[in-house]
Amino acid sequence: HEADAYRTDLMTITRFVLNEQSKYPESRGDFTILLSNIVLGCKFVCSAVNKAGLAKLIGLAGETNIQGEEQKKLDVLSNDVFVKALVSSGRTSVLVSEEDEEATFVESSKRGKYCVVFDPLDGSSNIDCGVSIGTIFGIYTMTHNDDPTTEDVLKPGNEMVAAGYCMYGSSCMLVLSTGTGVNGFTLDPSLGEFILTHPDIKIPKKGNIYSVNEGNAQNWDGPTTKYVEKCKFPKDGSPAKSLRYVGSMVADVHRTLLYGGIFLYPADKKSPNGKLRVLYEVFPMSFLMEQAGGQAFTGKKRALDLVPEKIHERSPIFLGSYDDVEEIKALYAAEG
Ligand code: AHM
Ligand code: MG
Repeated sequence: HEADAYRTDLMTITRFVLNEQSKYPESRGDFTILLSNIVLGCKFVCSAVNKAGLAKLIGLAGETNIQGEEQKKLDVLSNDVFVKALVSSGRTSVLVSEEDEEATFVESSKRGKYCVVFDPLDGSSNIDCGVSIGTIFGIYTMTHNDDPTTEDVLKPGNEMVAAGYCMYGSSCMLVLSTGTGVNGFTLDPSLGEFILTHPDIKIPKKGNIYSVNEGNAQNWDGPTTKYVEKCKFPKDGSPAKSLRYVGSMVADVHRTLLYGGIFLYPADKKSPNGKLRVLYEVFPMSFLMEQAGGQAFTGKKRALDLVPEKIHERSPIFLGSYDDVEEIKALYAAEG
């Protein structure tokens, strides 16, 4: 059937979000406008990442190339693009980026009701070898309408109104939740549009993959050590789990979301708060996991209940399939 060869009813991400927002009569399209600016940033980064080797975009920030032009490192470039797109959307007031030490407060004429926390190019140590990297983002609404402060983003993850990531991998995929489930969109490069390809993603209740940097094992605490030991040498007759670790959070979490299993970045003796940042790494990924039916735990509590005190704060994180996270929670509970 020739008609089957082509999908003619394309659900683009914009159409999808407009549909979702139309359920709220008070919605005036602000979120859709904000999201389309995030999407623009993702498309730019995708194209830059794909050309990285060719365009000699790789290099140290501030280095000059043969033409004497300043070269920007991909992560700096990505950050500039996102900040500019978000500010010019006219829908944001506070931006927190992994690349910028201080929060950005949008000038009053361009302010809007949203605050965006993001890591423009996570896993950038993987750029030079062509491994998947990604952008991670979370969206809050302003608490007050007066002058924006960091208080507008120092809020628990359960107050986010949306979260997502874009993975620059073998294909470019944007995974998004606005609090009513998780949906995945794949960039059709010929159309320049993200098309809904993974509707209503649910993480398997239990998985057979664990994902952690085992090189840190000598510094782990008891529960993490016991958990990983159990993955490798299960005593209850269940099969051992497979280990998969890219070292790029977006890729590791994306696989966990689709195939199930658990991703761990625990505390260790050297980094008592782990490595990953609460606002723009831990929260958005925890939000997506919960929305897909999984769990996210810090070793002490539900990750989304953390209340960050600083914008670049870190936290240990265990996230993934419901049953797998349940096991690590039991080990921490037993520890007391
Ligand atoms: P980055 O923000 O400096 O790129 O670091 C974050 C990355 C994550 O993508 C990944 O999960 C983690 O660092 C890997 O860390 P490690 O190399 O310690 O295993
Ligand atoms: Mg990062």
